[in-house]
Amino acid sequence: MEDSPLQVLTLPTAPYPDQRPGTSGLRKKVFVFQTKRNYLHNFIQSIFSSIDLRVRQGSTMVLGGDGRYFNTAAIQVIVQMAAANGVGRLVIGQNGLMSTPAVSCVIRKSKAIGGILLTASHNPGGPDGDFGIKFNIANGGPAPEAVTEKIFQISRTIEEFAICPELRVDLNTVGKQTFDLENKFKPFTVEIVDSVESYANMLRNIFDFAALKELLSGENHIQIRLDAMNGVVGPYVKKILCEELGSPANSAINCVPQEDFGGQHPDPNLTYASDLVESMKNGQYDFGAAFDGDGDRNMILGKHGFFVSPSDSVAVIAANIFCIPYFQHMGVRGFARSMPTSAALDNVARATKIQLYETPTGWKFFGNLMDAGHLSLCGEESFGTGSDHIREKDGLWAVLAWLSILATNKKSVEEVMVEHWKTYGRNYYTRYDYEEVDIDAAVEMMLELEMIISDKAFVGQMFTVGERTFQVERADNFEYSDPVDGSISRNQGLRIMFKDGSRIIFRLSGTGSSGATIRLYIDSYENDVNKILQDPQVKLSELVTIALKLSQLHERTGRNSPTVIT
Ligand code: G16
Repeated sequence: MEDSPLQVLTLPTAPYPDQRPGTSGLRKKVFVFQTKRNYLHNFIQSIFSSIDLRVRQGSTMVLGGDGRYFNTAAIQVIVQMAAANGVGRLVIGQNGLMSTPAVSCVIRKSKAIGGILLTASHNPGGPDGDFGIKFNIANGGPAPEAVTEKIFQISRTIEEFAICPELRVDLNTVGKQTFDLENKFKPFTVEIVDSVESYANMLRNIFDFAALKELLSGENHIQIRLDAMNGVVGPYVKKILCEELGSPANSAINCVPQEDFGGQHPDPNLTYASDLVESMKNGQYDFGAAFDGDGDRNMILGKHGFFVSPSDSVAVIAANIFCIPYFQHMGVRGFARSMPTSAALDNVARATKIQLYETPTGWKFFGNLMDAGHLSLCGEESFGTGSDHIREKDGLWAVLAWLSILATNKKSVEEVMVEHWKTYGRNYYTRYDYEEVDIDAAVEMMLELEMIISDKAFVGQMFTVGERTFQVERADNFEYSDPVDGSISRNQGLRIMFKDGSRIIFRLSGTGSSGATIRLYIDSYENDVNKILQDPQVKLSELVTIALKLSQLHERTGRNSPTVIT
């Protein structure tokens, strides 16, 4: 304990107008946090001020980040501000590192009132990259819109913040540190924890580790390749997959977290994880997976780089859910997907008579359903898959879910997938991303398109491309009414739904840090078993043509092709 109590100061500041959290927290370029005076302090104070003092006083909170550039500097400031704002105990990942799913797990285990996550997820890091801050609530999940809106409103008028500027915490040593503060009766405690162990322990209670060990290191073991993309999940992969389940050390690559993710874009998709895709092609590995910077996203590949789309991935897990012991014990209460995610999960829900929920994009919308006992398994097209074991999507959990399916069925990834399509039909799916587009052009395009599709005459209209004709059945701007608390979220994406079940969806992303990102999603169902093995880009080309023509996307943005196609 320090000899003389540490000073608690209240310092003046001036508000910024641009601290509204997006789909998943506040994401900005690093230089914004570094060079704009008190930019970090303002947002952190807004988070603390949004929590009722009676709840905050003496409470426990969790703090961790994905290790990106500015992580450690930000943590020191947040610790100083947590102490000054009356938080009693902070649980922090060793070296300031904690994957997003691990933060969710630790919040729940330590009965914290919430946690602060320092991550911009899959966005690039380093001095020229992005930094991000997210607030999670007591259930371990991202704060719902009502809370993020409150934080934003506070940030718009903030005039001062509280801080203990002399407080320094040692982030490297696991254990407890206590600090005496001026005018506070109780010492402020910091607990540095090895979050890998807590998280691994949780997974041990969900999966059959003996069966997974047999699959990965038994007599007829399969070969896997996991790419942690230099993100925070590396140590978790090493500990769980290699040390504990016996996969060879060289089966996990890029496992040392780096401040700039090795100069890579830590986004597990076919474009940014192309190294993994390449290394899978020669058939040496039976199973491959990649994760994002903070370890909540996943991409699943089979032998020769066979790609499992995230929308299919959650549907396959749903159809094989009892391969996972957790669900054998807990039962299955419901499934959910975000609106732009393909309807593959709906087909399983229908067949198994399990309730399906369609929510807006953003993991935060699943939390209420889980807390109310309505939801067990959910997924998003943006490479997110998870369950009610925590309140975040969970990349490593998804990998163990798939390995459990392979262990039970004794089939390859491709065989599992093709069999699934034969049983349930296939939802062909693609997403086009146009990144860093001019914001005004993007907003204008969305407004114009909304006008077109809101016209009464739009319903019933026919679109013919080549030999195919699609007739509009319904079109709207997606709106969600939360069945648990009745809150309404509007403007969640423009949907054009056709009579044959196909959908065209346009949305502006809420996770970028500069310009606008337009996302175009196409979903089309095929149940003829002779037509389930086609190339999605060929299969969906007519719908893409219709979408581009209707929106005039290329003309309006000056782009002639997407940045990323998934
Ligand atoms: C976040 C959210 C996800 C969402 C994704 C994409 O993921 O947690 O729920 O699907 O962003 O959002 P958008 O389409 O608005 O960019 P992450 O992994 O970035 O935290």
